[in-house]
Amino acid sequence: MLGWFKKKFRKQEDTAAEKEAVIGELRTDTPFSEHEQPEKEAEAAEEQRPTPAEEAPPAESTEAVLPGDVLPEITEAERELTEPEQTEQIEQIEQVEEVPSADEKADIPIPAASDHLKIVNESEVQAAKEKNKKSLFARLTERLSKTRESFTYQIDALFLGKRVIDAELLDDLEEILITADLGVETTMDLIEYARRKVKRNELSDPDSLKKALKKKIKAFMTDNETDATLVMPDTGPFVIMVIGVNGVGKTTTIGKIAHKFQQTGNSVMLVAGDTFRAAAVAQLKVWGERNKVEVVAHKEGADPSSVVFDALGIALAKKIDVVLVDTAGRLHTNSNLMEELKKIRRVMAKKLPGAPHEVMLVIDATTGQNGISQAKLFHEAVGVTGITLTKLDGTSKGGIVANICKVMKIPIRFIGIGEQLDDLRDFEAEEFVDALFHSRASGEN
Ligand SMILES: Nc1nc2c(ncn2[C@@H]2O[C@H](COP(=O)(O)OP(=O)(O)OP(=O)(O)O)[C@@H](O)[C@H]2O)c(=O)[nH]1
Ligand SMILES: [Mg+2]
Repeated sequence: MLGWFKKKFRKQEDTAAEKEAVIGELRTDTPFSEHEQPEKEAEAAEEQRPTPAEEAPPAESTEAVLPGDVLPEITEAERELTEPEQTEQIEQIEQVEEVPSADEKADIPIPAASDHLKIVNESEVQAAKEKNKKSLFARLTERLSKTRESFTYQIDALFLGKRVIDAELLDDLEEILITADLGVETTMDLIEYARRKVKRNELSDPDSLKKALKKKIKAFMTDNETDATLVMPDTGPFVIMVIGVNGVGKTTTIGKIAHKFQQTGNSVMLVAGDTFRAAAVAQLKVWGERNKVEVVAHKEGADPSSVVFDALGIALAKKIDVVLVDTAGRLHTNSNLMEELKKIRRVMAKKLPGAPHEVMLVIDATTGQNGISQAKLFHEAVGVTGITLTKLDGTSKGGIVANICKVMKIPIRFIGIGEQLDDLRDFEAEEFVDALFHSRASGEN
């Protein structure tokens, strides 16, 4: 274990000059003045530090504290077992491997041939998949309940007992659509569409209007739906840089995405590019522990580009499949943040051509239209390639999804519908609209 650390340590020293060259070259006039001081102090401390060979092993912590010295965390899996733990594990293995006696064997039911057939029966597998899909859909509709209450149920109430579609009904409908945050442009398009249909006598009653509305919203979203599939490079790590204003759910989303990739058999590394708050690093580490993945971090106040540079080096050496980079999220009106993100991007591309393969903007759905202006600003500055919309479970303004699809030409990759590890869903426009229009009364769409 110690040998591995030393090897890693030397590797970091070898690349220090290379890193300084890249970061120094990319250093802009002022953006990091507030952070350069701690960096310099750290560098001075680094010069006075004993070489790794001379240095006594740290008493307790294995945490990396100096820029350039990224000592990966010892993961739970890598940790050497204590003696009692070893004994316990051996006992557990022995219990499992205990051979049953002849009498016990007689009690063990022998599976019939038909049981085996059952397992491979394709229609049953299909049925199980359908059931799973249905339960996932039920969960989505349940999590979207706030939007459904303010949107679908309001529309239901509006149409209740009405037999004709008149100007007053369309005015009320317009208000509901705006309130659900579908946006002025999308709402106007929908109302205009309804008006035309009424004029042409194509809509006879409010129920047919509701159906037409759903069809049109679906069309808006699917027509503008850009390919939401993330394409991983043939070789080298797939680097996702996660950006967004503070509190939108970047770090949480990273934890959830890590889980998703792990479930599909990919190795994952998290990078603490938010060096402005110690709590940010700690929060990422919690997600790292939860997923049992390595988290690369420098000390608070370090240059985020330096962390990212080192992390990519480690990811390349360890042949990590997916690297998720967390970034700071101060207000988007703060131009320094944009400069910093641009710099991180450039450093990534220098270290690993083609990286970042995805610049994922996280938007908090509860912020409504403000999310659209954030998306525009971030896109102008850094170039966004995918969007994750979080907190759809906590908002009545889920119509923002339709608005983003229509206004932004950037694919929505995921939607966040809760705070747990598996509360991140792949975004599918059709399923989303179905869930949104799922009626409480009839249970139908
Ligand atoms: N209900 C709900 N809460 C969420 C979701 N995603 C994130 N959150 C919560 O939002 C809060 C902020 O999330 P963070 O991941 O810390 O946000 P951040 O963008 O990293 O914040 P900064 O690091 O301060 O910029 C946390 O309490 C999360 O649990 C979601 O999909 N649904
Ligand atoms: Mg964060």
